[in-house]
Amino acid sequence: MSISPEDLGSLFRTLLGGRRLVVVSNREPYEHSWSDEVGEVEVERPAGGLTSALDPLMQALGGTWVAWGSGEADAEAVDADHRVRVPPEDPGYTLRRVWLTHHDVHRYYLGFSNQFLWPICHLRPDLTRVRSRYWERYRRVNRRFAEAVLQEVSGSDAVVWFQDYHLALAPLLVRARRPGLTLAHFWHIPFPPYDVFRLAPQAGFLLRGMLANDLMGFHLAGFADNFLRCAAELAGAAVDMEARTATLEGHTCHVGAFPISIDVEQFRAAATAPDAEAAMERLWARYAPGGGMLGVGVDRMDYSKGIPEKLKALELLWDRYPELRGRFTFVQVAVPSRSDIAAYDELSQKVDRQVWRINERFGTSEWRPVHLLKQSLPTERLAVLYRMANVCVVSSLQDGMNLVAKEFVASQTDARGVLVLSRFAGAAEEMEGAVLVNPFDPETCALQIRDALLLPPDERERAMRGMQTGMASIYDWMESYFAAWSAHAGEASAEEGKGDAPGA
Ligand code: GDG
Repeated sequence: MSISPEDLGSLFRTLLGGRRLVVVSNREPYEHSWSDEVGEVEVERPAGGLTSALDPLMQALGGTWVAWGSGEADAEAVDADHRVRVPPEDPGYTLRRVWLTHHDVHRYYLGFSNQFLWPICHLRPDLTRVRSRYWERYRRVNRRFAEAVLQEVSGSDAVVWFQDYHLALAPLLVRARRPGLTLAHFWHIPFPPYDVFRLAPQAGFLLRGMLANDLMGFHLAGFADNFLRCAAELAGAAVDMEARTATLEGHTCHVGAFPISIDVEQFRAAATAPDAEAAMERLWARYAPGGGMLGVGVDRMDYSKGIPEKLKALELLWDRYPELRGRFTFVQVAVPSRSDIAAYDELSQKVDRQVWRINERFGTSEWRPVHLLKQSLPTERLAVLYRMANVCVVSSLQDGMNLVAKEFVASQTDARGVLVLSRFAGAAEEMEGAVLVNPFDPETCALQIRDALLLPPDERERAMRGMQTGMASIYDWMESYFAAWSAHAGEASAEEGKGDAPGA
């Protein structure tokens, strides 16, 4: 039985025991922009699973969220302390904005975060760009986030929850000044094996930053173990692999696996909304006018997601099984991402060329095999696409978890579809009932997609219902993560005889 967001609020209040919750992430939950007509400021909620799931919790708890003020009119909306109360219609918590210059975005975000940490964590050291100016700026921006956190927690006790790989150094900078705070961090992408992470010139600094947390969370036990081995070999921490702890300079960091999920109910409700049937009919008419079967893929345009590998498998599918031409159509949603980075731009062009070739090769005047949608769709529309699809193909070459796999399962209210899932996505460890594929082997992949399409309805339904029954929600994830820090928080303060640094 899953925990509800409402129950989570009261549970957290108990766990926090009077302390404030401060969430720290690169992306912000609300962005201010200029409305077109008269230059008024309006507010938008950037789409994103975690931000939208944390927002109600923050509203219930009333803490502070520290994030990059990335909206064009963000500066207009804040007070002299860079704070704005959100949500605007019924303020429940404080958003504290950190300002980044053009150079910061280029070097800290697009540079070190996305052209060094992202590729190295996804086992692509060949795509890293090592530049001292990227690293220098990553350090400076992490310091700026840490300063903002320190201001926000000044004079109070708090639990600080860092998100992701943009902020590896901030925990150490915060701990140095406020050793008594509870610091937790969740790393949303894979953590690579020692042999890969040691290629990072700043591996030791990054690890020391992360080890300053009381709790370091990853999606999978394998990532936690990789991190612990790196902590021992590259940062000199005393590591207990069994207890999953790493101790450095008297501070113990607990490391754990917490597979993230989605707001299951949100997708189920969107897929069965009153207008869903009509929307499905419209989509069938648009994408598969002659009827037949529909496949769907939803990815950010990112090389880790294996979009070219998926298209290669689909090309082989229509090549080897001509009976599927005109009968099986694929819709690939690929929202542009990080397009200022050459590797992403090249990927996008490659995908365009592949789609063009497939459509030229197999398409007819009545039928287009692949529809490539390079724009973001509303979540309601995605849920409907997931519901109607006979197959969803997730072909990640490396992926921390992959939320699309879970969104597809949650939206499959009729249980007619099959999940074809890369064995290199974290989700593959949980989704028993998915057809697991190796995206590096397109021939076998093509065969498996065909078999998935031909699976008898009762087998499809059994597999899908099994996955639906076993799937936790993002609220269960938050509960298990916070239960873990609360279990360790007591030991940590006893062990360190903490108390904050004077003048902090
Ligand atoms: C990182 C890790 C981990 C995509 N297109 C549209 C749209 N999306 C949404 C999907 C899904 C999300 O984007 C993508 O989530 P993923 O999990 O696939 O991947 P990353 O963005 O790389 O996220 C990943 C995740 O963090 C969480 O920890 O699972 O492994 O890489 O939610 O639905 N949403 C809408 N329109 C689109 O066109 N509304």
